[in-house]
Amino acid sequence: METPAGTMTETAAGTLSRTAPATTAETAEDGLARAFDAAVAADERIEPRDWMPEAYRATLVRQMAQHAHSEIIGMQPEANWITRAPSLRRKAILIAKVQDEAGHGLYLYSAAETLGTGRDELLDKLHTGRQKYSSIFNYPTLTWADVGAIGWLVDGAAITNQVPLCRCSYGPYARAMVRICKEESFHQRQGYELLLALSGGTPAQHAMAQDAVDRWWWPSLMMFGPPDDASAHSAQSMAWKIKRHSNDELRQRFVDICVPQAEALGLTLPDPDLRWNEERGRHDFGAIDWTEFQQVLKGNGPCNEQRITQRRRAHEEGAWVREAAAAYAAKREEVTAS
Ligand code: FAQ
Repeated sequence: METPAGTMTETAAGTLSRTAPATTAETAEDGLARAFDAAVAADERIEPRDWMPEAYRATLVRQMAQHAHSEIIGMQPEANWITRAPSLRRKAILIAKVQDEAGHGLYLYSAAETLGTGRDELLDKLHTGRQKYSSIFNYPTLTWADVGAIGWLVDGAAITNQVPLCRCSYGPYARAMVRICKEESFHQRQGYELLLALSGGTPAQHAMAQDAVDRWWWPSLMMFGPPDDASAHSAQSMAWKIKRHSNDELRQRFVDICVPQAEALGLTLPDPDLRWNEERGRHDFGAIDWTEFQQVLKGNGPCNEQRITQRRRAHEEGAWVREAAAAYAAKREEVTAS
């Protein structure tokens, strides 16, 4: 198949590789690298069987694993409120949302598997602290209003960060993100609607909603990662079109989206420095506490230990399910073969 980047050919291993017309002094690897660069420049998708630089593969595995881990650890803070949801309707919505997060984890672990990294290996790295998950899930859910604040702010930040990932250069990740973003959009709306109900309720309910927003606002801004000048991976990830925007660009976009929404909710964002900047056409906002962010990343957030202990326990308690599924698959294979 002819592509603007070169030609798709079958390699000895039976995999498809992009090749670019080689010059005389060029090695085969140089040609593949040139074809990869050309494909990225032309906004084509890189697929699992295409040649890719090892550093590109490693960056994708790192980001996708961290993303997948965040989805499944992120089930915990909200699951904390399932048994105490104030109505059957709210309980049904919350159960569906937490199940969706599990599904997002599955799509992402499956997408990471296309890069040759098994789910067991990634989970082991999570359980032994060798891979990260999002800082945001190390904060506690103290009241029912936190479920609303997570939906509005945490899912809102996730959407802002993840919609551009639907255009990520790696095909399986980009395609997984399309479905995830549709579901996150529902999550964000249910959180907003929950906070709207509380904000317009009794003075105690309004105060509960405001308190939740006060606690979740700054950690939500930290979700976008360190500032651009301290972001180790951004420049290379943007050159590879894994990331389409920098951490600070997306954070600014999120602040601009949230300000009118907070006004409509009748809630205040806890930042005295937040104001419209006519010249920039954006909102200015106060300094983020990056020391707190670094502490959470080091494992010293309010809930780091609790989250990882609970995750390990869930994994151990689920061992029999994995064994049963493997035994069933082996039996089916035997039946099909006979
Ligand atoms: N938390 O050089 P950068 C969700 C690490 S899903 C922890 O800027 P990069 C859905 C980073 O890994 C939320 N670590 O890194 C939901 C790197 O460390 P390393 C998760 C962080 O990759 C809602 C180091 O700092 N979303 O919420 C964080 O270019 C409700 C240097 O940083 C994704 O994962 C952080 N906040 O940019 C679920 C989206 N930020 O690996 C349940 C995909 C940075 O060198 C309930 N990921 N680090 O040891 C991304 O877009 C990027 O990976 C960034 C970080 C933007 C998170």
